[in-house]
Amino acid sequence: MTSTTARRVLLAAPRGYCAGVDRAVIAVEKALEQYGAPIYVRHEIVHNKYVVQTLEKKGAIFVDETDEVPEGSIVMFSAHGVAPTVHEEAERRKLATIDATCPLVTKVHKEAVRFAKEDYDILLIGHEGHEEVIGTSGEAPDHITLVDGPEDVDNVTVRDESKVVWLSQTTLSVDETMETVDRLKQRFPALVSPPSDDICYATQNRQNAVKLMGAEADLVIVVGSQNSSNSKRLVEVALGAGAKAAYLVDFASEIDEAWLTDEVRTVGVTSGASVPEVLVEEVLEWLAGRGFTDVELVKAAEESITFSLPKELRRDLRAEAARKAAG
Ligand code: 10G
Ligand code: SF4
Repeated sequence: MTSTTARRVLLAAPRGYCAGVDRAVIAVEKALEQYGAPIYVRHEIVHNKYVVQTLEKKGAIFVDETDEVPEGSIVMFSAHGVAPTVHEEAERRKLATIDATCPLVTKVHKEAVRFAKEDYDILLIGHEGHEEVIGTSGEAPDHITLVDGPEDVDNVTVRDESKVVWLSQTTLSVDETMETVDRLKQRFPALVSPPSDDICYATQNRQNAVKLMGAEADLVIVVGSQNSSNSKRLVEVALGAGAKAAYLVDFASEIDEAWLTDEVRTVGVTSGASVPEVLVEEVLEWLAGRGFTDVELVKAAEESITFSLPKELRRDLRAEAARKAAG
């Protein structure tokens, strides 16, 4: 018989909402208050089931494409970013747009535009079909080639080996991306690196926290949705860091009792950048109900970054405040 006091939870910090997600979710809420329901949102505003369901209840309508939005309506673009053709299509259909693209994704879009103008071949490391990759590729489709991980490197062809740059999706595994870059450099020694990290601070910090807890954890529970790239990466990073098992769950109710074998003494808990804290709290309650009441914080970084709301929304909120002030 083992003592229950030996059971503990390692809780990763930072975890959950990043600045870009916080801004995007607040933008939908503020838009609903300012303009009234419905507010159309192209693509899930962030890749989280609970967030999407909650905003739907408040009056957001999520669509795959802008052609599903009635003319004259308001459409918001998700935090993952969109290709310029999506802006053009919205303009053609006379839609009012609010762009909730994270500023750190916009930064990568601008890099793509600049390198394309200088006629570089751009090797974009990212996951095929992911919304962010589709948006970034759309900035310079004739110059960008997708590289989907280290195994994809041998398939890459370029026009001029002396003029090649790599960029990346913001939510990738840092270690796997460096492996991809090393292999690309072997093939293209003149490969140019992006001016600053494309994998964002939030992705890096969440992975670093999981690495700190991974070796000690018998089980890691990552809260996040199946279509959330950064959340999925946390499961892989946990396993890579030595965790004996790691699973992704949307809700505490998805945790399988069978994961908590007698050998499991230390459970790591973290959450992806699109995950509200309430979902982590429910997981901690679930664990506490099974003897895991001792919670230790494993801290990899402090985060204080915030982004202001999308400019179209700020403009209308300011005008509304001025109207109210004028009586
Ligand atoms: O991790 P991905 O890119 O799938 O998105 P997410 O919505 O789960 O998390 C927030 C990250 C973004 C909005 C992409 S920059
Ligand atoms: Fe922005 Fe990074 Fe969050 Fe994506 S994961 S929304 S790039 S802060």
